[in-house]
Amino acid sequence: MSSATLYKSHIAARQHAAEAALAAAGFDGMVIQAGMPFTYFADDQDAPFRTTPHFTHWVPLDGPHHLLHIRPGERPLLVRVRPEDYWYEQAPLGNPFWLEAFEFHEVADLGKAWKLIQKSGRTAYIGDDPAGSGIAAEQCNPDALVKRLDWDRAYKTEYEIACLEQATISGARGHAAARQCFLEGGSELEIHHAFVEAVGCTDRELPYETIVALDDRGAILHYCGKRTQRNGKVLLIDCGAKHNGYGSDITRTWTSRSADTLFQDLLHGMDQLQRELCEMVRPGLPYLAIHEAAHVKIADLLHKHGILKVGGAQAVAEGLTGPFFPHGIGHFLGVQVHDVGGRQAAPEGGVMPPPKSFPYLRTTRTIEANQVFTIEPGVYFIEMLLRPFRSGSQTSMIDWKLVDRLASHGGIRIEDNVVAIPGGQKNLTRPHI
Ligand SMILES: [Mn+2]
Repeated sequence: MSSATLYKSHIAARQHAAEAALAAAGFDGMVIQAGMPFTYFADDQDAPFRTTPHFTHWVPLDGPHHLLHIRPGERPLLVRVRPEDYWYEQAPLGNPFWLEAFEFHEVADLGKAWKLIQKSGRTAYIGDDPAGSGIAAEQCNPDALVKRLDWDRAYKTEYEIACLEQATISGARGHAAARQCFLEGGSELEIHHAFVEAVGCTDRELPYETIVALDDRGAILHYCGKRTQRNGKVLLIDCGAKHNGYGSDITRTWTSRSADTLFQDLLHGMDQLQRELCEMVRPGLPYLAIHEAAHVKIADLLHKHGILKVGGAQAVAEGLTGPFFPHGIGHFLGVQVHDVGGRQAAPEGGVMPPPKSFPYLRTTRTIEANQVFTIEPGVYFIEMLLRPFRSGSQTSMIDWKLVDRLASHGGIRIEDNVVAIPGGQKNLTRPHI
């Protein structure tokens, strides 16, 4: 099906969900704003612009200021703010596939845009400029409405899943080039360039800053350095691409011939257990169960290779997997890399916190069809987390000689994007990488 056809039903779904959310929250309409530019303090430079996710959920129109007015029973009104400008490009819109879903206007400034919004009844404002909206403060980003919009974001339409798949296809192209560059001895900076070159975008068009970590830097979970030294033994690369505002989030770990064979065996085992975890995704299963299974599988992997003296549930119960796998197994994916609502208890709100032992788990909901997640187990050698185990009662449960031998390899993470479908799942990443 074409983007236009899928998009038409996406907008119908948005309108339907918005009408229910507005009614439940007691509003007659809402204005969603694309966002305001952010200028750095004491500077004349703006931060790279990021569209408000609520706006992207409706339309992949770039740039700040634009207004979207949603009212029950009415075609959505989209006002594009396109100033006459010779400093920055204000490209003509052309005829994008999404245009006919809207009553569309183009104006030269934000004041004129607001004049086109005919508010009737109680109107909510969603965006980062409540003061500029002229709407009463209590109607700006009202919790009762925002929670429902966040809740709805978890259920992807066919259009959104197609966008996410396209984003993983672009991301996979980047990963293939990055791997090649690594195997030819490329530095972090060269591998980063190989990735963006193959995706065909600029850095600011990526869904998040690239993580390109050679060797020990793989043990820094959000490492953003770009060193120029070449010929690493391990590459941990966590990079995604965007399509119509939807981002992929993909991690791979590769080794060169100079990597320790024990580390290569661990990597092979991680790849296998990551596939098994992806295959657990199905409607009805609490997402937490995948996280718990990951800990058991990682314990068994570390035990099999002699790094832990015990495996399975016993090792997990003793807290021995914590230092090796100190992040959540994954998160919702959508217009935000860590998409909203992962811990939300119900449409109207409420939080389901993760268990105390897993404070970083971002998703505690029970899996439902059309939800899209990442599955990203990891094993790292992070001295800060291992240090408390070096002394004390549990020290004999870990083979420190092996830990110290592997520490310079950093870590392993393997991450795919997976959509839950009735009775199972579809892995959006593996077919392309
Ligand atoms: Mn991720």
